[in-house]
Amino acid sequence: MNTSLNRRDLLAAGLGTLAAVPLALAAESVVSAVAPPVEAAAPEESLSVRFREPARQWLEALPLGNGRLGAMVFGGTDRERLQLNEDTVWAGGPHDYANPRALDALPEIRKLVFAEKYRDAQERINADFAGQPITQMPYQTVGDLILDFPDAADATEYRRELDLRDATVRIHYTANGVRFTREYFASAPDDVLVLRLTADRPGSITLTATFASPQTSEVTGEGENTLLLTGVSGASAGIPGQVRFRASAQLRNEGGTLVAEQGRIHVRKADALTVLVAIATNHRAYDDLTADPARRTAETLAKAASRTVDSLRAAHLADYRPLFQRVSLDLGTTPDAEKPTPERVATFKNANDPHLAVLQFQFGRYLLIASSRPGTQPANLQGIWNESLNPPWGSKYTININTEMNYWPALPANLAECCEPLFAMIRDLAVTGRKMARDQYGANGWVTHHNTDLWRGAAPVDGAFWGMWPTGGAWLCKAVWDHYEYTLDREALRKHYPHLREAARFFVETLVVDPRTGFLVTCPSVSPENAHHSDVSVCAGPTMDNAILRDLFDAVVRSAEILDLDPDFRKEVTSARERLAPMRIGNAGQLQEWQEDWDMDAPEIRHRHVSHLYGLYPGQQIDPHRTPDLFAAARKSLEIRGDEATGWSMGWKINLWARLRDGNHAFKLVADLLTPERTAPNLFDLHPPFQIDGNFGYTAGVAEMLLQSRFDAASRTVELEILPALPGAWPDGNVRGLRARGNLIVDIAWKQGKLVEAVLHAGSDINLRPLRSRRADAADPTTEPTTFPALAGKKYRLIPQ
Ligand code: FUC
Repeated sequence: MNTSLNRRDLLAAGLGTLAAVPLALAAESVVSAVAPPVEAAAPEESLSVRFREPARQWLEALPLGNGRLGAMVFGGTDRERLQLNEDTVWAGGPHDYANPRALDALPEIRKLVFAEKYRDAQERINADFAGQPITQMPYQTVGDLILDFPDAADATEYRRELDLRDATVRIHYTANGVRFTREYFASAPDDVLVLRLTADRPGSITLTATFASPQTSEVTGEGENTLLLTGVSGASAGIPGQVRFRASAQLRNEGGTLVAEQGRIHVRKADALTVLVAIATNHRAYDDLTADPARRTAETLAKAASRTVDSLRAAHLADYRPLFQRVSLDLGTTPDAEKPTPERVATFKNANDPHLAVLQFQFGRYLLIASSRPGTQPANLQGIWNESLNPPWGSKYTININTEMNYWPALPANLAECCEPLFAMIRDLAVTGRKMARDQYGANGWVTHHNTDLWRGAAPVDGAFWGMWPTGGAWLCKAVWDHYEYTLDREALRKHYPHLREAARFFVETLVVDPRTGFLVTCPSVSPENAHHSDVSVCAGPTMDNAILRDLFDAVVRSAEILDLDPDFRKEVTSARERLAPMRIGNAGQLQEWQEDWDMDAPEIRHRHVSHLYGLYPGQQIDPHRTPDLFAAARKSLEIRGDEATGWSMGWKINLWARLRDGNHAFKLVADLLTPERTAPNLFDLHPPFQIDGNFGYTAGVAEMLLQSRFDAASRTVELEILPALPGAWPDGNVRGLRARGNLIVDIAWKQGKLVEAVLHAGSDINLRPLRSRRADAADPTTEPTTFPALAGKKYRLIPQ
């Protein structure tokens, strides 16, 4: 059935002609009646992070992860080091950070803010409102698995690579005329790290295995072939370390001998060796440390040990590949793609290496799969990879941007299930944050501030300048609504809706009328980490808070409508929403960061946080069609901020320039990010130091350059913009398997900057309105009569004519 609906103005893609391009639209054969088809054919070309030598430093090591367990692979030929992580090894223990003086201090603090005595308000918060202790607790390393090779000779033909297609590290080298191969992977289904060492001459594998750790710990042996590392996490801010952990490595040799002595196992003249590593802790929940790590590792190892390596590998690939293969991106390949990865990062700016942009896009997807799977902790500031006991910013969850950014690619890059740990954290914070709301604000609902940790701390920490920001939980809630918009999964929405509603309840009860304007505002708050006057950030109703709350309130009202719940509360929320302070345009034509026009005199005019642009991205309150004035003001603000920034801030700016429909500027940020200053040799993003948010922001940004969507819940209508910000640097390409709002899977092919065709796979019944890319002459989409029904299980093809 080829019902061509010839319509003008359906969509004009990419660069070049501004003229509206009519499209033929064809409904294709039924694909599936239920689930959307998410598999994309994997192209053959390689997707590997490659080195020609072992890692000399941690940022050259290659990350493996199964969501919970992480390993950084160094690949030395005389000493192999795998630096190990488990995502519940954190310092300290269950703790409530509430400050008992806070509630009494709150009215006075508010008075000081409205009297414009911001510095005094900030000091009062530091004295009486800040969490106790003032800092939260860090995420920590488990330690290292060490393999020493006493017979190591000079290695030649050395290769070390992380193959993203198989989530496998492979190391090859020749020494003493023998070709050695190591193959490592982190299996989610079997919950173990698997190491396989082979050689092309029998009897060639001789090594000594042991553990090492900076934690309070001991290394012992168990039976003939098992090593144990048993320890406890460190103290922090006066709170003793209470996470007990165990790592257990079981060695299985083929040929040769194994001899165990005092925390070491000697392998002599084996033909091949398999090592299985299990790690567990006593953590069951943020307030429950009653599990038995020894029993957990023993059970996991017993199960895995009954299997062959081939069967473990097959289970790993059967689990990983269906996730990873959902999306393929091809921007063309040049001979540079053969080079070691760090060389490509060093030359990207001046080379023609579009495949590196693809590799980094897919690396972000890989990292999300490897650090955030159902049942694990959410990805923290370093995902799960951290070699320190005291990492930068505690490698915690900074929720005034960084944690949210970690999850930006999850939906558009088609990994919706990776959101689950974030939703589980929201569920916890709705409990600890409820106590915080009661203790420090005397309110119902729940609140959390700019940071949290394994213990789900909800108090303002790190000092008022950074911590006095009550909208962290509200921002996290956006992921729940986004998940609904992308998947139309009503049951997931029903499950998480109470957390949204209770987050909104807190604000309905605690927003105060700003006596100067009559609007409802958060008070006290900050525009994250940016000073409006020297060293002072505390204020009332910063632009970001108002925008986050509009999104939260809309999500609650729409969810309640969809689920047919809480009609009275809907009314309360709607009326609060109408009284929030609106966005304003300042004297420089910029979008104001605060209610007052302080921007141009603020101490750090190029500050890394671009919080006031939340409404442009990730929000959708600023839009070229509906709010052209705010759209122009947001652009102005971004120009004033400039491009130079930390890694994550550049990642955000890629998304913002994509939303501004400026592909070439978005690409400039891509190129700025893919430099040794902002991308480590192993492709980890650099703040610097390493922070994983920049990897995820980048991946989301590339997706946003290729496809944007907007969902209207009342009419179930999806607006789709295909290639909204395609840069001149990527004239030809194709992408398959991106996800758009409205449960659509989208494949796009383009040539010479113009759309060749887009194939849309509808997963649900929706109304679809493909838009041509926003140009100066673009018509208002709300009046364009281009909407058509798309039916679940059908494919639709858009072809320019
Ligand atoms: C916020 C940022 C910093 C850093 C930290 C983890 O505080 O402002 O740049 O990313 O989080």
